[in-house]
Amino acid sequence: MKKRLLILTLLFWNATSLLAESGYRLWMRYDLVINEEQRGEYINLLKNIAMKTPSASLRAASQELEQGLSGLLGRKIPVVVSGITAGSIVAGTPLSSTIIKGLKLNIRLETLGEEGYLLSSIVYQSKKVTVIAANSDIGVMYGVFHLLRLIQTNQSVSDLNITDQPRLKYRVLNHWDNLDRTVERGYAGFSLWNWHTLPGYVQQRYVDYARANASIGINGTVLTNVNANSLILTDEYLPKVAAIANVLRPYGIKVYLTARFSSPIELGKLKTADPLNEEVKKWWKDKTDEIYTYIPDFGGFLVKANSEGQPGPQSYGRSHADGANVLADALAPHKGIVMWRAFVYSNDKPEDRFKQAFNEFKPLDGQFRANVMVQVKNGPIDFQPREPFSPLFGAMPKTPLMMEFQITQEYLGQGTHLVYQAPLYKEVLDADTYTKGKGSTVAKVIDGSLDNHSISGMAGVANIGDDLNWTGHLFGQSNWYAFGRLAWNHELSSIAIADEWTRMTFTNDTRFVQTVKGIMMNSRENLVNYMTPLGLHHIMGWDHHYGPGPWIKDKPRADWTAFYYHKADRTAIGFDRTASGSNALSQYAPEVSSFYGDLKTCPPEYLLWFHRLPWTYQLKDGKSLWESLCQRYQFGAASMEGVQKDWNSIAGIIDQERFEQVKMLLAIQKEEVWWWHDACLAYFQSRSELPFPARITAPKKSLEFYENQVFHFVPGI
Ligand code: GCW
Repeated sequence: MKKRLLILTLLFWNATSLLAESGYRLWMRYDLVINEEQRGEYINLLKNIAMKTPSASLRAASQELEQGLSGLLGRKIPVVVSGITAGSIVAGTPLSSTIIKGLKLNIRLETLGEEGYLLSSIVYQSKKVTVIAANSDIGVMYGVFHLLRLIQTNQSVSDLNITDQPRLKYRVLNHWDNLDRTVERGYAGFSLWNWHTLPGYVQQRYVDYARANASIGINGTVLTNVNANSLILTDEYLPKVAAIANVLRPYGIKVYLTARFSSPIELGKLKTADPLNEEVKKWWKDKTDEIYTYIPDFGGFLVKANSEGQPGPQSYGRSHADGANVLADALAPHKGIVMWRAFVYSNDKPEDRFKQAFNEFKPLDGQFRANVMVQVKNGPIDFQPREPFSPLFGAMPKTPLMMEFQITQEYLGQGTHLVYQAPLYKEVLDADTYTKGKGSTVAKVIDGSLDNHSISGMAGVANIGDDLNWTGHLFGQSNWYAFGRLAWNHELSSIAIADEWTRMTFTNDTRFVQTVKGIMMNSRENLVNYMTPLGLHHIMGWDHHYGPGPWIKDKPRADWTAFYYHKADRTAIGFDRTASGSNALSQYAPEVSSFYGDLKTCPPEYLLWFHRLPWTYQLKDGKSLWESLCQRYQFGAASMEGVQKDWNSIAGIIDQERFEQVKMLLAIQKEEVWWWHDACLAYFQSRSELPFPARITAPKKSLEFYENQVFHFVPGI
């Protein structure tokens, strides 16, 4: 009998631990601090939580702190409403806590803005306590997550004197989620939003989503795809949206929706969606007022218009500004905003796709209402493994520009490649636009400091789905995490973010952390090498964008083919964007355009973005373009061996389940990496007709084989 009980217990333990180690807990694991000395310090300093919780946000914050600390310290850390002791954590705002009000911290608090906070170790009535103070309840929540992060990463909390506040006002996830729960370019299962069971059934998962976002400072989420369905604006769906908004609200997260520009016709039965038509204006105003009756703090609209078949103001001879402004006027009385995307290009225009968004939007600078932000993708084409920054950054000083990054890995190995994207994000943020002289970085454009804007923001196309571990690939979690951390503070370094994420997600074990950070930090450059070295871009598979497709040519839209971008023939390869070609470089400040335009200064990473060069062109290191291209593919593909070895070298340090998850995906990645290598080299050799240099692995199959591969049901379309 006893034995049976033991087996049952073991079975149960196994089952729950399996579930627990799926990756569901993200970076908010709160497992016991292993280092006893460190734990001892925490136990001494953090004995109880002295916190009043008059609001839902403060309640959520105190629960998080209680749950987090109790797990980390292996003992119940209670919330007490009165009676400060040595080791109390005093948390609140001057409004919620008389102690904090009396602490005379207020002057310092005032400088922290709406969402900032302060963590401070002080002596209060001769007792050593830890203070988490902020001006708003959500600021307290952010402070709570900061304290938990310090403990999760095993840092001392004995002498805290930290203040922090976000650099950007709007830190927003963009879900490309459809109402049928498919996710455009989503590789982590179906949409989180179960529209069918909403509003009645509110999953715990929505709460955990809110916690995760709040822990990294994300304060907004667009629930629906930019390829929008106007149904979301109907009274069938708005109560469902409201139910989600209710869950997210305590965590400081506002809900936004995508607005299909033709909704006045589709829903309002109007004959037109012309933004200057009075009936249309009224329709948007009434619709917006109605939305606010469901969601009093609704954030606003995100719009993709006149782009890739989406309706927009240009169908009525109106500009993007006219379109954005009609929505902005409807939202303004409610303090909502419009995020109007600049991702526009048309195959019918005989103009380099690179240049089109700039040509379209720059002349509109100054014509948008104050509550409009123009949302610009990081690069001029489309979330490629490496792009130069979009020339719009810095070119529209009168308009707040919002950054759009892609967290989901549409062009970065989709669901199967381990790619840490912080280095990509940072490369763009740190790029100097020179639009107001040296130091006019993209980061300063988007945080509003360069042109004195009071609103600012960053959007990330989410990689989250209903997979157990949220992001399909466990390391996809690091990109969600990094996006949030950088939206909060773009000055953080990629490696610092990788360090925290690894410690919180896996372990503080030094060997593990060092090894994983090494894998992460090299992953993006490896990917560029095995996919698109030397400035190649847009050479992925047709339509689904899965795998290589440099041969794609002769399709109905030239700008959706690979050939458009590399034009490789027997003599040369690359896109000439200098004055002798499309002159896209002229859209940048002179310093930038001459840097990239001059072959003497153009870094090899951007060569074929801007130049069309003979295969025999000699790079600075003495190699020919052809040799260098082959070697980079080789180097990129071969890197996987080391990655797998490194990962295997840390077996046994973390739980088997997550270890195996990553290991299996690395094996898939390895195959795909060689597929990229083989297919691209086979193709480019068919163009250059040059022999492979020494030590280059010849493609395993013929070019035809790669060209004829067919893939069924690739996710994310
Ligand atoms: O990257 C392209 C994608 C489309 C996407 C579009 C966009 C939502 O392939 O799937 O549509 O960009 O950003 O609007």
